[in-house]
Amino acid sequence: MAKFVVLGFKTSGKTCYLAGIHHSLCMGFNGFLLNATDFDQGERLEFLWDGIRGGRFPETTDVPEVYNFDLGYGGQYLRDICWIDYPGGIVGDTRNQFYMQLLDDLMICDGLTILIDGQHFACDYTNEQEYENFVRENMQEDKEVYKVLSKAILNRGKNGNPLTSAAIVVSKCDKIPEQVDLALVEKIIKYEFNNFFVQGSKLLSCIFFITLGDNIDKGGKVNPKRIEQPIAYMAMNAFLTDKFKLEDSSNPLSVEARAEAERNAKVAGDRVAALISAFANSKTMYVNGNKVNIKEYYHKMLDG
Ligand SMILES: Nc1nc2c(ncn2[C@@H]2O[C@H](COP(=O)(O)OP(=O)(O)OP(=O)(O)O)[C@@H](O)[C@H]2O)c(=O)[nH]1
Ligand SMILES: [Mg+2]
Repeated sequence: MAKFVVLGFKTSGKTCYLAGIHHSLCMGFNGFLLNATDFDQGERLEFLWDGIRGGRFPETTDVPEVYNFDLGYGGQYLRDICWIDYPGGIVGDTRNQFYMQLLDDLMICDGLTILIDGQHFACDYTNEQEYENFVRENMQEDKEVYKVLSKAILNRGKNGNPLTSAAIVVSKCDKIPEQVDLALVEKIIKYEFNNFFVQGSKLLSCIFFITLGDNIDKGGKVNPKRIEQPIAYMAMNAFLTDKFKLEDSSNPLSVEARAEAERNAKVAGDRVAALISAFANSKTMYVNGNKVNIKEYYHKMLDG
């Protein structure tokens, strides 16, 4: 099972995103399908979504919650995934009772998703520099995630199991003023989260912009956009990671881990080809700090 940790500062939108992606994909969304393997969890997420649709938002999360899903596309099953929704309050708080659990999960997860609150990009400005300064100031709280991430990244590297896949997701992107060029937003994120974009970083990184609906926090209607992309990207990377694990002779795998990686490697071509349809031809990502076309990259990796 591919294990994804979803991190972000308090109120960045993690739980709403989880409820939104569950509801949309369980109803079928741009060809993608999702099923909560635990019936009660599925019901709970539907209950949360019904609330959001009616303007009643989830309480702040205070205990890490682990959800298991099956992900599919068209008529095809693709992969089982485990999505961990953490309380945003943990990330910078080493004394929190769940801090060590978060660190442990970060040590073994197959992919990391960081949510950045789109609210930080909502501001009036007279010139680009003013906008950039204002947003950078706002984003300092998002960077609290580095406190626990730095430990996990370094410990993983030391143990020969480096983090290889990260999705940086701007939530609530409905709040970004229309006139702001998303290339500027991307530039600011690359600056503040530079560890994920520096040359030679040995990471697959990608920036996504999602929304559950324009101003849903102020009575707007739900209308999710691009929510399937981060999960499709994380699943593609999980297939690639299995391939890398099998090729890396310096990283001995347990019997079970090898068997699972071999099973996934056999179907990777077919399944990544399905997942890749979530993306526009122009969508880009970063491979070891270099900007590349997302479709070209995965096609090349699978052919090679
Ligand atoms: N405009 C807008 N508001 C959103 C969107 N998604 C979430 N929100 C707002 O963001 C608030 C916080 O969302 P949550 O999902 O509870 O945030 P969280 O990251 O889980 O917070 P913690 O559990 O405290 O870590 C919600 O109560 C909504 O008001 C969105 O797509 N657009
Ligand atoms: Mg939450």
